[in-house]
Amino acid sequence: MKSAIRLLLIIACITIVNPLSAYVVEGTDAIYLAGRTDITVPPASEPWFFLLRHAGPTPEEAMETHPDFVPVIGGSIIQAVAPATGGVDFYNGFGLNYFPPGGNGVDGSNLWPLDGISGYIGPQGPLAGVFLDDTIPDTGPAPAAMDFTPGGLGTNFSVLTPALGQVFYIGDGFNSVPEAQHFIAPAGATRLFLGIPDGFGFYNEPGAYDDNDGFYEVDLDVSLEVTIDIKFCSDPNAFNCNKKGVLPVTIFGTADFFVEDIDFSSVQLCTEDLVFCTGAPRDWSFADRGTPSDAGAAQCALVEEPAMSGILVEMDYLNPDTYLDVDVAFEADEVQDMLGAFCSADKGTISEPLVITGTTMNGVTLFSVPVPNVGIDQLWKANK
Ligand SMILES: [Ca+2]
Ligand SMILES: [Ca+2]
Ligand SMILES: [Ca+2]
Ligand SMILES: [Ca+2]
Repeated sequence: MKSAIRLLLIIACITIVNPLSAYVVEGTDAIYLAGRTDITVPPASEPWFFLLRHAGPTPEEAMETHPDFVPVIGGSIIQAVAPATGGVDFYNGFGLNYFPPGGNGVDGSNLWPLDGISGYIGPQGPLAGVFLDDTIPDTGPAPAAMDFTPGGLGTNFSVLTPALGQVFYIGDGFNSVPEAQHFIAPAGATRLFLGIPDGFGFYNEPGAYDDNDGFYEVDLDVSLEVTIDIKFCSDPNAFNCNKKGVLPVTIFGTADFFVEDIDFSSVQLCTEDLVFCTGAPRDWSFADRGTPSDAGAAQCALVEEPAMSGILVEMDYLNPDTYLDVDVAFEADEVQDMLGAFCSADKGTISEPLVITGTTMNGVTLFSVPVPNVGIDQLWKANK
């Protein structure tokens, strides 16, 4: 029976795949229109000086388009699932000279900033990104341009940490290893816009989008590491394999990560290898119970209770930081099934580290990293 349950749990776990999203970036998706809901693009037949246009009609008569965004959380890791594909022709005529997502050459583009969005220095016409918060980037000064030429950062980095408003090179999203490059969202970021840096000769004022045809396409995964504490304010995390009830796990919120945004139907407690998992939590409750560094604490705050002649009473919080945390309650019998051999081992046995998986409502994958620590992510067997 137990093995049948574990088989069912394996099947349940196979269904936790990271939500992948394919994004199409048109040649007209101007990175300098990222978040610019205040800007209306005029008809292609009219001149425009916000983003420079050709003096006369182009064969394409393409109108500049506002780029799409990917929802992100400050501190989240964005990476391509596979190398970006497609091609964009930046010149008069359709499909005559497609550049790949990596753009053209190792340098040759140096664009000026526009309002709150930075300049760009690097290969010509690559797939590019810019992180923004929820505000319109309509005021400067913009942050400094990042330099993706060989004399600067180049394009072969492993990890990139742009600031809000800084245009950055994505290219095909892979370095020469080849490994998926990690783009880390800065604090405060809520959106990653994907677009194209263009200009006449790829220099100076942004523009010249009105002859761009073609598109790039990329699958992106966005993931955020979260801090957890099984049985907040308990160390060790005693667990009785014979008891019904629930096992509470606290997930800490931060200035960037709002625990109310979690899709609780997607949350599971799993073995470190993600092979065995519980189902979704039975229930959850929000409270500012502490701060991430409180994970592993043995007890909560002790407060004198005057009505009880100054006796110290343990509270249900430790160091509140104004950011809501959430306690998710997993069914104890599902935890027992997940743990397998642990529940037939001796009292005092320590389990392997357990991890949380899940997603937010807008598709950011959440994960915790094994510590391991019997006050944080391991269980201590309390029964014989
Ligand atoms: Ca062009
Ligand atoms: Ca063209
Ligand atoms: Ca604990
Ligand atoms: Ca908190």
